[in-house]
Amino acid sequence: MDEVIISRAIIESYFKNLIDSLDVDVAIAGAGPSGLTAAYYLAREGIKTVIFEKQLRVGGGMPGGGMMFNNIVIQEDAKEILDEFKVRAKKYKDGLYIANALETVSALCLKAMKAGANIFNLISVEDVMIRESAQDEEIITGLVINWSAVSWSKLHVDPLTVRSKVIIDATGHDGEVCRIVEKKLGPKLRTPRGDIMGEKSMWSEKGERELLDNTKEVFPGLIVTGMAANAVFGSPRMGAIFGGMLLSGKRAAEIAIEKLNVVKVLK
Ligand code: 48F
Repeated sequence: MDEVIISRAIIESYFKNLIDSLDVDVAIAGAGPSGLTAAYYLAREGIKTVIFEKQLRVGGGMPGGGMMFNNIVIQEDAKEILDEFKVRAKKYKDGLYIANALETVSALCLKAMKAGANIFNLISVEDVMIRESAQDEEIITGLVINWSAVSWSKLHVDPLTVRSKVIIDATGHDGEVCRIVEKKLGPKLRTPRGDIMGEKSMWSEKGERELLDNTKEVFPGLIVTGMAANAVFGSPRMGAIFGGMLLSGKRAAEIAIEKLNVVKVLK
C-alpha cells in the first residue's frame, strides 16, 4: 500500500469534482436542512447542483436539535418530505411528528449526494459575481469562494469563482449571501425596504407560516431559503421545529427550476 498513491487518489478525484463544479446550474451556499433539501430536489431532476458549506460537517443547526436534545419536531405538512427521504418519524400529537436529528441530516445528505449533488465542506462563500442582463438589470451570476481556513486564520488570500445560472442562499440565521449583496450593491433586495429586515424573536407558528412566502427570488439570480429567508424578510425564528426548513428547501428548488427555464441573456 503506497501512501503517495492514496494521496494522489484523493487529490485527483477531489480536483476533478471541483473543476466539474465550476460551471453549474444551481450553486447553493450552506448545507443545512434547507440547502440539502433544495439540492436533492434539484439534482433529482438532473440539474447540475453544488453546495458549498463553510463548516467541517453538514447539517447546520439540525444535529443540535433543540438545546442539544438531538430530536426534531416536524409538522404534518412536511411529513411527506420525511417519507421521501425515508426518515422514520413517530406521531407525537396534534399533527406533530418527532424524528431523530442525526438520522434526518444523514438522510438529507445521502439522498442529495446520491441524486447527483456535489457537496464541498470547509469552503465558504465570501462574495458573489455580478453582470448586467440585456435589460441593464444587475444579476448575480456566480459565487466567490475560498477555503474557510483562510478567513478563520485571517489570511489575505484571493478567492476563486463558480459560475451558476441560479444561486440559493441557504446560510441560515445570518443570511450571509444576502448580507453580502446588501453590503456591496446597496439596499436593492426585494424586501419592503430593500435591505435585510432582520430576524424577529421566537414565534414558531408565525415563523413557519411565513417561511414559504419568504422563500423567493430576493435579487435577480438569487433565491433565499430556510432561516435566511425569514431573517431577510423580517419574520420570527421558530426553534427546533424543522418542517418549514424542508418545505422551504423544496420550494426553493421549484423556483430555481422555473427560473432555469427562463434564463436571461447576458450582455
Ligand atoms: O443554519 P442552518 O441549519 O440553516 P437552515 O437550513 O436551517 C435552520 C435550522 O437549522 C434552525 C432553525 C429551525 O427552525 O431555526 O436554525 O436555514 O444551515 C446553514 C448552513 O450554512 C452554512 C453554515 O455553516 C450552516 O451549515 N454557512 C453559513 N454561511 C456560509 C455557509 C457561507 N458564507 N458559505 C458557506 N456556508
